[in-house]
Amino acid sequence: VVSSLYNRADYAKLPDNEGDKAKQMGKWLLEISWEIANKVTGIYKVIRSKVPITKKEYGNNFICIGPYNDSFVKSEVEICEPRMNVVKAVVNDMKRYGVHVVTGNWLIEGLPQVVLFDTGSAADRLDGWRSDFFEYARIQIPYHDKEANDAVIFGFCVFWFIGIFLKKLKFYKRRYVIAHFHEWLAGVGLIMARLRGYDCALVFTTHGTLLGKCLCGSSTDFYNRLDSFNSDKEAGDRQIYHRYCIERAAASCAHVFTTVSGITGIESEFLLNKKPDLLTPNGLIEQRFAALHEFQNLHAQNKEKLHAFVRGHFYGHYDFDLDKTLYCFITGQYEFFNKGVDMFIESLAKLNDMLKSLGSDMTIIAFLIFPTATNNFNIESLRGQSIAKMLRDTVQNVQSEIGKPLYEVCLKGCVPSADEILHTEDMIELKKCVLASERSSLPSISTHNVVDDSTDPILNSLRRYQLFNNRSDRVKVIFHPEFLRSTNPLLPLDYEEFVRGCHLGVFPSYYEPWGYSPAECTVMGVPVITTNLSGFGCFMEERISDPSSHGIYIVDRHYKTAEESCQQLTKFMFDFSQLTRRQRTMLRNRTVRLSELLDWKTLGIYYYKARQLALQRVHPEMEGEMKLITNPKYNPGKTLQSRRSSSSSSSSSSSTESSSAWSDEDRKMKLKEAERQQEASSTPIQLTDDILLGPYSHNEIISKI
Ligand code: G6P
Ligand code: 1S3
Repeated sequence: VVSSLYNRADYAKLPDNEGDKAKQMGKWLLEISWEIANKVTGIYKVIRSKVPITKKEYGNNFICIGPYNDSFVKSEVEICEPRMNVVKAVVNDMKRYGVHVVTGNWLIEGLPQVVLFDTGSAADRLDGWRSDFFEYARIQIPYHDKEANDAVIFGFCVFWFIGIFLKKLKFYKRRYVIAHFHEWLAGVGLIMARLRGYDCALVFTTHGTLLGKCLCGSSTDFYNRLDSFNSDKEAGDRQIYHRYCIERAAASCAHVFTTVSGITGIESEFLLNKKPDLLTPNGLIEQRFAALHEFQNLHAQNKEKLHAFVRGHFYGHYDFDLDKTLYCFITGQYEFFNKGVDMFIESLAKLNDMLKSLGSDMTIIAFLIFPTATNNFNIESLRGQSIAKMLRDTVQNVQSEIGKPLYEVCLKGCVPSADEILHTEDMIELKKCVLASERSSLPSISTHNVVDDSTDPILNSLRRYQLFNNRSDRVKVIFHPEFLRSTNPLLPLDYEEFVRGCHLGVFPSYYEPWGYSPAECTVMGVPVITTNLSGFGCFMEERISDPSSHGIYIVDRHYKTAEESCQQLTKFMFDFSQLTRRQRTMLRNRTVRLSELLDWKTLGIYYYKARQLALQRVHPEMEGEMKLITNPKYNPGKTLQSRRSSSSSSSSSSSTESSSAWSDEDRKMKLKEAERQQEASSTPIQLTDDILLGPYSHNEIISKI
């Protein structure tokens, strides 16, 4: 079913003591991003979910570096001293110069160490750093761009940190430091480290180019015009020239440049003038349940919670059968065109027409979850939930009151009439509830009062296509302009529970470097619609022979016209609505089976290779050694220990870090031994072009674009 185009075996087999080996070899990994313990976009998810496998490889020599964001730190970080002495020394040095640096453990799976810079505390250095940056990189950062100025402060803090860190490590005979930077906001540190010739392997990963996002949001036919854009001019026209320069310089200064998908690789080649050395697709942590059907039970349980919300929201108009109701949803950053919300709404309107004309008894409820400014929940939505609750409570009271007498009468061999058990007071209460649930307005298309109601693109599009939740509509819509929380009074579910309760995720993105939402649906066993312009869609198309039979429907937004793509999306949704319950259940089983493909245990190898390649480029002498790391027969830790025990001069220092202090002689002998073992090994890993380009053949993708 799944074509084996990828090579994951070696990475999946990494032993648990790999972190000890990293320490013995003096290997360090600094992962630098604006989204360390600071959620802004999907990059947070990438780094967070990748931690367990990275930690396995680097142990305590893995440090996450990010900005200090008070609200996230309060809930996500346990503040404490750094575990490694060298990190503590660097942080103390910086603190002496007045920089507020917070260190601790990020409270996520893998418990990585974090070093967080409070950019505000170094703001007085901004002028100096801006001119240093101009002097070295010739990139001028304007005063008015706060985000870019933050990027400079953060970048210089990181650059400073790495500088002292490398100096402190000088006392160790072996040191191999890799600094992996994500996205342009972290780019300044990388650029400075390279321009100042730091002895550090630099990796840069872009999760989508600044210009690509802007151009897609404002122009059509982006992919067919890629080779005709004048990037400098386009960036200048959009007043992002300085940001674009940081991004472009980071990509070219890095020893290894990577991006998340083939399609973004092509975009980078044209817009950043740099072809990625490798593709590093995003993974997830696969959830394994004791029993395979457990995820199906979770679907049923969470669907009940959605039913409860729907009963309240559609009060007075609740004349459809929940057993014949399907829930679909779209979510993401609020980028109306890039995320394909325009096409989704148009297709919903078409689907509504189709179902109505066929006299279908199915109801599709579409949730659109995109955060935007609101003045809180609207009264009608709150009222609906309270009416439903009132009715539920009244019915429960009546039930408990009539239950006992009914039982007693039946025990005596009589079957009472309704009048005998239902008292007039109960009838009055019930009638009052029913009267209260009458309404003259239609069920709201939004749960909140949107601040820019008259210009909001989703609301306007729903109005244009007359999706107003009329009784006759078979497609009902609910715009929820806020991300979900379990403390939400209307829809008290967290995101995962919500996704599990739904039947179908719909993500017809036009610009989507990867797309975590469809990937998350897949691992939860929820079928999805995606496109061949999203990294995820292309990835699935390449790896699975028949994606739709596994619940992955891929809309062609590349070669078809917008109208044709919209028709295709409508057809996918229509066909899905015609499946029987049994077919839907079976489809979910097939979807969830794809989880392994998206697990970091499978995809982590590409990050591994990126780091390995960067190290080789900076330390060509390491090549033999690096290859042997993947050879299970080779165990540098064991070699080191046996040499140590036989050497009377070896240090017995108790410092955790000092174990990496190898002499030159140690090093030569080890390299020799490594070469010998490599010759003896039958299957050394070769970094061929094929592997370096990761899961895709670059030529193949080029020819597609
Ligand atoms: C899961 C549950 C079943 C339930 C079904 C509903 O498979 O294990 O008990 O009947 O979901 O599926 P549906 O697609 O109708 O929500
Ligand atoms: C980006 O976040 P976005 O929603 O701006 O990075 C994500 C993580 O790599 C990626 O999944 C997404 O497609 C990008 O667009």
